[in-house]
Amino acid sequence: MQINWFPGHMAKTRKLISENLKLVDIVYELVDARIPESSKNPEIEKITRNKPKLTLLNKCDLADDKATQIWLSHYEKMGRCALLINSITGYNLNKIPKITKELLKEKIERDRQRGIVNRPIKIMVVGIPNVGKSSFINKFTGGKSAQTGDRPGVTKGKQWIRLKEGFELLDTPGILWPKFEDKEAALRLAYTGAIKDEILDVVELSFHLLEYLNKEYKEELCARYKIETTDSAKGVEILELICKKRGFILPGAEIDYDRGAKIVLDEFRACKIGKITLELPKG
Ligand SMILES: Nc1nc2c(ncn2[C@@H]2O[C@H](COP(=O)(O)OP(=O)(O)OP(=O)(O)O)[C@@H](O)[C@H]2O)c(=O)[nH]1
Ligand SMILES: [Mg+2]
Repeated sequence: MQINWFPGHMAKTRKLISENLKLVDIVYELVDARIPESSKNPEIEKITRNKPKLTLLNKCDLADDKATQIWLSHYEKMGRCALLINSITGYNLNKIPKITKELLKEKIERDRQRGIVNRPIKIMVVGIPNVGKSSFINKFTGGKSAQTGDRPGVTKGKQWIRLKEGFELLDTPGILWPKFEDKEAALRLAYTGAIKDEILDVVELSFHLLEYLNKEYKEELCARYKIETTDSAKGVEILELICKKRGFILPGAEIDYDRGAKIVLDEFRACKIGKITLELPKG
């Protein structure tokens, strides 16, 4: 799904989400475990303000387990509640109800004192495009999702999906705009396929990715493409080695960088190079 986040559209989305937020008790914020920071909406804190929030690090199957542990400690240090999940297999989704009740403990207690018991806990899912919102809702609700087609923000005609243990989930997730201003974040989003309109051409994108991989995941990179690189190798040099190894040569002995770049990005996205995280907490 393609969304062009022109300013008017962003303002509308912001408003819709704020309206929906009034109806819910808690927000599940989905981020990509490979880029927990870059896949956050830049205004998420402002938008969700005082709402209890659970950060779900989705696609944990694609991320580097060691880096993921660093992220989890980071969230813990910041006093944030975060959980690793895989929305395809359903990994860890069973832990969500208990964590949700824990986060809403005080509210539930306050309600109890006022004689309100078993009031449903209302939940809304938000996240940038392609982060896995639909997959999550589908798996979490056991396929009870009312596939109405996603719209940014969430609009009229809202539907609630009733779940076990007194939970109700808004069936349409709030689609938030990604970070565009931050160049590095935009690159990482593009590597993962979250930005479909390439902000750079594929070849240039692959250069940046290859330099990162050569720095942080050299072993995996070299093993995958059966190449040997120097620490200071430039993206273009690495891509050239890959193209030669794979025989991506055009008539006239010219290197087919386009084909090589496409393969590298495809294989990265398909996790064929390895479980890779693209950023660590800052500071
Ligand atoms: N490996 C892996 N892939 C996932 C996971 N969750 C979702 N995906 C894949 O990620 C892609 C995007 O998932 P969607 O559920 O469509 O994401 P979305 O956030 O609803 O995307 P939009 O509707 O475009 O905003 C799909 O190809 C999913 O199969 C996960 O936990 N692991
Ligand atoms: Mg979707």
